[in-house]
Amino acid sequence: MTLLEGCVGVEDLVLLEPLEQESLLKNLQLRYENKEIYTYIGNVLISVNPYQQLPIYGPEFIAQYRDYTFYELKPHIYALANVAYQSLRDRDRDQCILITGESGAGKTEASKLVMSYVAAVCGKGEQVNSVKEQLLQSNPVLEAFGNAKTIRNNNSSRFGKYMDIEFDFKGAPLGGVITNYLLEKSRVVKQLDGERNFHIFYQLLAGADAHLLEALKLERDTSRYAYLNQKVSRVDGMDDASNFKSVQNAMTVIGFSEVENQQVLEVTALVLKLGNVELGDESQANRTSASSICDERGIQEIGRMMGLNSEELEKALCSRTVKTAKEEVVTTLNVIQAQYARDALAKNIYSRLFNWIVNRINESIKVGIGESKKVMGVLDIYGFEILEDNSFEQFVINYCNEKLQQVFIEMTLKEEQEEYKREGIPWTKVDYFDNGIICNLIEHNQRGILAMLDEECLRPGVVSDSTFLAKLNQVFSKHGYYESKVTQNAQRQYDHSMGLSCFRICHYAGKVTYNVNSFIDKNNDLLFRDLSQAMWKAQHPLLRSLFPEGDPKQASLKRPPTAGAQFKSSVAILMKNLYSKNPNYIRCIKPNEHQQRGQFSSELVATQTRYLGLLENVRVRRAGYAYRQRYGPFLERYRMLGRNTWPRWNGGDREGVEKVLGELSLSSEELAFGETKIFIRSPRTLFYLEEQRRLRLQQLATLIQKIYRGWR
Ligand code: AD9
Ligand code: MG
Repeated sequence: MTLLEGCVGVEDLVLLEPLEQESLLKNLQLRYENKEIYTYIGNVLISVNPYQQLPIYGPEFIAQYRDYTFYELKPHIYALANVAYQSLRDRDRDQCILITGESGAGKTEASKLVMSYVAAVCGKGEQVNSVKEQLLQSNPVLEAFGNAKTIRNNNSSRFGKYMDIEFDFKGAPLGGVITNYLLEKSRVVKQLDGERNFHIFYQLLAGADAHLLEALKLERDTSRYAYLNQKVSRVDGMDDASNFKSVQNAMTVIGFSEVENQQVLEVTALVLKLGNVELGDESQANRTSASSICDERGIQEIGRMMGLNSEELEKALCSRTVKTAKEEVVTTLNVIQAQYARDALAKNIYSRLFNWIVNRINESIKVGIGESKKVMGVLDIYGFEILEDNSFEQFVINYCNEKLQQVFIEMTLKEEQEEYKREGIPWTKVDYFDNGIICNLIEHNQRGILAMLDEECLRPGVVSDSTFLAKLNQVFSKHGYYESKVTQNAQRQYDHSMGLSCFRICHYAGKVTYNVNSFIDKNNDLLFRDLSQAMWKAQHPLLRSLFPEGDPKQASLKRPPTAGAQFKSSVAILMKNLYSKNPNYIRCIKPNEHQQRGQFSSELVATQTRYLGLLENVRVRRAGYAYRQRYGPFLERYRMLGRNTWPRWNGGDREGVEKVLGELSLSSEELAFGETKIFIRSPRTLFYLEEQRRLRLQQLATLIQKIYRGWR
């Protein structure tokens, strides 16, 4: 099969005529309706979520894609994975696969397809297989603890993930490292209507046998748990009980011991049980009265499971110790404050457990120091978010996307220009929007929004979300990408369309209005010291290890970094990591809001193509050359098309290529001869070469048959 056969629309948007937003959408729609979910922009892959199992995956397809070059078969995620893997193995270039798109667009599925492709082609043997198994089995475990049903996606990842897969010099996998970003821990205690808590809670209740439930002091019925007490407890097509077995199995494969596994479940159960701790009579009109535990038996049970005196636990939940220079003052929390403390504790236990699990997996898959390695990074991270109400979480998520766009600009566009320069090929400059100024607005060390938020969090005196906003308004009153109700925007107009507690950032992907409510609190991310100290006193080894700062000896140590500062530094590490690798892009698109197969909402897709900057991407690609290849391999592939170069050629590679292409009388505009590579402007020319090669192979086969018959 070649690309020319059975082509629906154009398979590479570089070929689109005319090139505009509407034709781009029409092309994606036409292809989608014909179950062609993949389309290229040069080497960038666009993937539109099919919401159905298409018969285009599995060993048979893997076998096809591993034997062909990028443009020879239909666009496919395997083709992209193949290019990345081969370039890593044969050309020694570390790779990264950047998968972006909004919630439900198919990022996680794409990352798993890439991993399974690479696993299928990267070597054999008992040792290698066991590494592969561990790497692949990390997915169900992380999904159980980090994914949840949301309105937009029944299996939504509530954390960002970057995984480095490491290989030896022959291309066999050695292991890897997983980095996780910002788990949405608020979900532990509260979910929107129609959403669920993290899968593991439901899996545990549905899948544990009676004996295990008894040991964890749990009941099977999800409605017994306040943190799960939602109308949805099941998800269509998702079997929580059997998934529980798979997760248990996956943990064993990864190398969790039985004891570790049990302790993970105990801590998970503790979170559920904490949610049921009632702190005062909720029906009381005055919820600001002093808190106390209503269910003594319940708290005793939790205390026993934690290995902690229940009075101590109760004290930690219901009161707060404030240290002054001279004395310690203990105040009793009111019901609302105590509920806040309980929820903060549950969120902290769960998110720290999640981090612990990631670290534990890393320990199992870690590669020994000194083993030579090549690396393929796979990034599956939340896409740009514009919700009705945007808070701190959206702010940092969008900051991350702003940085990824910067990587995209710098690596794709600048690298493209630099390659032309290196190869001595004339290049017409394409103007593109450099979003450095927006990144700076957010991350500048002293004058960035994150720095100001930190400053406000650490400042003594009365600090609130509104003092923070006032500061931003003052500092950025003239910044072209910052707007608020009281600052003048670039057009020198006051903006009355947003609330007083909001500011707006003109991101590369569109304007987003953020409400500053809870920015200070979320950035501070502090747990009352009473709670961390209580947890550290617990005898439960895993629980205790999650709260090292509860050790009184550590109490005088300086404050942990804020959530914003932590996120910023992990994004910086990620960027450094990505810049050191060759990027491969997968742009995922969600075709409709209903998780339905066959439905294509042009409006929804149009918004996403804008966020993803697809049109600009095509323009840049068109301005340059769509395909390039070193002279040697190119000649090897196509020399059968030249009279002078077939069957033998004794000259240099470049001359050989010049001879072959000269005989085919291609337009000179289509070709450029660089220092080490041949550049071809449009994929159409490449398809033509491929087609000619196919015909030539047929001719040769017929000829050989004739000769053979003649001999007989
Ligand atoms: V989120 O940001 O984590 O909320 P993702 O990761 O972008 O989101 P995900 O990969 O989870 O989306 O895909 C959502 C659902 O779409 C999956 O659960 C599948 O049911 C469906 N999907 C996605 N890609 C494919 C595919 N290539 N083939 C079949 C798919 N179904
Ligand atoms: Mg996901």
